[in-house]
Amino acid sequence: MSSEATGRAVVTGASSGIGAATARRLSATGFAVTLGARRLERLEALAKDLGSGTQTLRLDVTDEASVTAFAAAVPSCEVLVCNAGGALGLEPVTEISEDYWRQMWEANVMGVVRCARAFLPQLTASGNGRIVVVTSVAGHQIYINGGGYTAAKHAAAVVTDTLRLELLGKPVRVTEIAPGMVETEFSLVRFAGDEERATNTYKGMTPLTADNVAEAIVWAVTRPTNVTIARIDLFSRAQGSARDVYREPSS
Ligand code: 8X3
Repeated sequence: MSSEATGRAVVTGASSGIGAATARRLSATGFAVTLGARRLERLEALAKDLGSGTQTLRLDVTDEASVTAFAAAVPSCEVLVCNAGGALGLEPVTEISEDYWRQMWEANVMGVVRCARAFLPQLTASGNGRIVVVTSVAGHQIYINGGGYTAAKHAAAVVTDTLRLELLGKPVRVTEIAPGMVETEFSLVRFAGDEERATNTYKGMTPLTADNVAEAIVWAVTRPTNVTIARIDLFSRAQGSARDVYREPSS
């Protein structure tokens, strides 16, 4: 019944943050790993630290042709970690950048849909497929000025739940991982490279690390084959909800 850490795991958005940490842990656990991201040079640097079966491929999940070519280059896949995504901007619904909202929808929602569709043949053929979708607390809760990201992550969570239902009867289990605040490039990307704003996001509190999330992902995909971990919500000790964060007063 045990779900061995064997076979190939594919990680999207593997060039940094949760994706890179997950690739490291999957490789250390015994999986051969395929890394996909737009920044190929970063993947190649990471691959040097991983096992000999590591594969690096350029991937843009917002581009259907890129996802199709990526999946065609990976003949077998037991575990698919849909991690690529992110937030752009923080503004009221009535003041949004439509371009940002479209990009968030493409990456966080359509990216998951495209990757799940493209890898379903390999996952099914493996006899023990696992799909992990990295969403966010923003997939279940809302916050002021976060509408574009929270709407996209809510959609990603719904797509994940729907996939789990639609794949009943197939040897593919579906897990959602919903972290709160994690110190990665997330805020730097959200604020278009504004380091001060990005740093202030975590001021006075200790967020999760990417490796905290990676550990949960690896645990979920190594459960016995009769067990589906449907969803894991992760917060740092300082966070209680998408809106409630305890910050130490500055000295
Ligand atoms: C990131 C968490 O709270 O910044 O997915 O939206 S949050």
